[in-house]
Amino acid sequence: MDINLIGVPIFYGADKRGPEYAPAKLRDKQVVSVLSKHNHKIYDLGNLNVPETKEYNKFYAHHNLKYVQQIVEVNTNLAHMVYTSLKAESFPLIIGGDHSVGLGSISGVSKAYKNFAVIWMDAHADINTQDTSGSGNIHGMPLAEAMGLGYHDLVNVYFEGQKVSPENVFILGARDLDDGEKALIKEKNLNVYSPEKIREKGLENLVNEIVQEIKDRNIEAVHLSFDMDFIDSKYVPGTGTPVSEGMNIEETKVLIKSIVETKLVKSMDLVELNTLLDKDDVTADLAIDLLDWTFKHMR
Ligand code: NNH
Ligand code: MN
Ligand code: MN
Ligand code: MN
Repeated sequence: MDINLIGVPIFYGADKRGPEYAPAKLRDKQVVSVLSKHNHKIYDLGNLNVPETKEYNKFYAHHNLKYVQQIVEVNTNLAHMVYTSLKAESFPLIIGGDHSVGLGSISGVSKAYKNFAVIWMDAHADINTQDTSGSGNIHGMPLAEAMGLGYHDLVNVYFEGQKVSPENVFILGARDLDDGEKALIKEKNLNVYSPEKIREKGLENLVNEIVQEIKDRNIEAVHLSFDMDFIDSKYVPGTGTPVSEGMNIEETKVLIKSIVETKLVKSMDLVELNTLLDKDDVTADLAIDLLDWTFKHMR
């Protein structure tokens, strides 16, 4: 497989320094040769440009949305990178940065495929809007924006309107939801599976169930968006908003393997590795291990 490695060194969505160093850290850790082991050809396309701005410009566009303009600019360029990669039959592997990049990834996929699904592995649902967010951090909102909900400039990134329909979104691992997010899950009847629910169903059963739904709907592609905080906080010191009661590393690998073995995954994000919070690189090493695992099973 051809893989386009795209780094997005952004922290504006988290408003906390650290995730912007993840692409360089993973390159230091030989991400390119690790992925090449599995008979893939890796094209390291470098990092997207993230415009500089002053902290006092944070709320320039909206009082509860930090760094909107910069995030829109980066995501527009990311969307086009993802779209052109897919058109060239190359797998876009997006290395964040914080999870605000999920919007650009999904937007690019959305231009390439009419009928696709998103599997969002995260302790959070990332479906806040400017009206429900307590933090104003846009990394807590990308999935809402991609579903057409939220601030106009974000909803209309790359092309106007909704990028993915809510019934094609599957959120796995969510265990820290804000009140507005809980309300939206009810209202839209979103597919959200907490770690507890995943274990109750059985890991492989759950994936089979999702895959069945996906196949019934003639879905052509799956975008896998992996937030490092999906994994239980005791294994991931190097992420901005760690949450306990998550899945362990083995469970995470079982899930990833069965998702990837469907052969439907055509693009992926790996986000929220915060190198400044990391301890002895354990989270960076874990990110490498997970990418190694993922692309070993990708054919
Ligand atoms: N729900 C919180 C917010 O919107 C936290 C989001 N943080 C994340 N999301 N890391 O994955 O601010
Ligand atoms: Mn996230
Ligand atoms: Mn998260
Ligand atoms: Mn909040």
